[in-house]
Amino acid sequence: MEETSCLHICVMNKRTFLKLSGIVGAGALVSPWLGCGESADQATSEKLWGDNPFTLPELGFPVDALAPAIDAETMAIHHGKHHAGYVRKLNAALAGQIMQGDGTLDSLLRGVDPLDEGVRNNGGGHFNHTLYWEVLAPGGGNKPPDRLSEMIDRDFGSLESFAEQFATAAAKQFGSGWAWLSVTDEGVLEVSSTPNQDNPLMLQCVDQPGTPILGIDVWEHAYYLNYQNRRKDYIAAFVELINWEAVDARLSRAVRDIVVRIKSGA
Ligand code: MN3
Repeated sequence: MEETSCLHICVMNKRTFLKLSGIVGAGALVSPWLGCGESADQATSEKLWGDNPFTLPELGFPVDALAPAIDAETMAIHHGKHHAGYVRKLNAALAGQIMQGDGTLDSLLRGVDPLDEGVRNNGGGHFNHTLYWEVLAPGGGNKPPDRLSEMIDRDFGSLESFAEQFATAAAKQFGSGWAWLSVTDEGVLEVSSTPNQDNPLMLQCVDQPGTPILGIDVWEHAYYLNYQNRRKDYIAAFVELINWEAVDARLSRAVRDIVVRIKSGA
């Protein structure tokens, strides 16, 4: 890269850095990724997906660890049957196809064609459930770390106000779908909801694009054994189980990825 364009990108990055660091405090979150010599992996359009590029992640805890809020049978079926099915069908949909993006699930979903139902539904299903297991805390939820807490206060007024907006979005999602807390490319936290297995990464499929850092599954398979039609009770129980440390870790990764994407012009 010639010097002038490198400088130009560095100036853009510094603007982004200022915007993001203003949100997160001293800038420790994004500063390690701001070196001008670094370059993001470039997509190669000729590369094909290999066999079974995606695998079912292990649950980080026993299936009964969230009981009674989420019962063991629901967890076992949800992870071992539903999530496993999305992974299997995603791999089948990608077999022999040209790799889009850099080979990560995130970049695949960012560029997914709304008409490509195999990748949209099953790639979304894999991403969404991987996030869902991660943001649940066995033994009960915790509190947002300071940095995230400040962002929540800034963008929602308070943690209680956020929880209310999130629960309302989850309750009002008609039929199957998800509610989300996402960070936009401008560094703002937003609540949204999506039908089916869509999520805010899918730029061509959603009204509110962003990087999800927290999500609740409101498909009936997520709660029906325990709660039947009482979706609001399941949502309330979920909110009490949020692992905010994991949400904060997702936020860090999201901000890092935003900076890298802006630097690479993607
Ligand atoms: Mn599900």
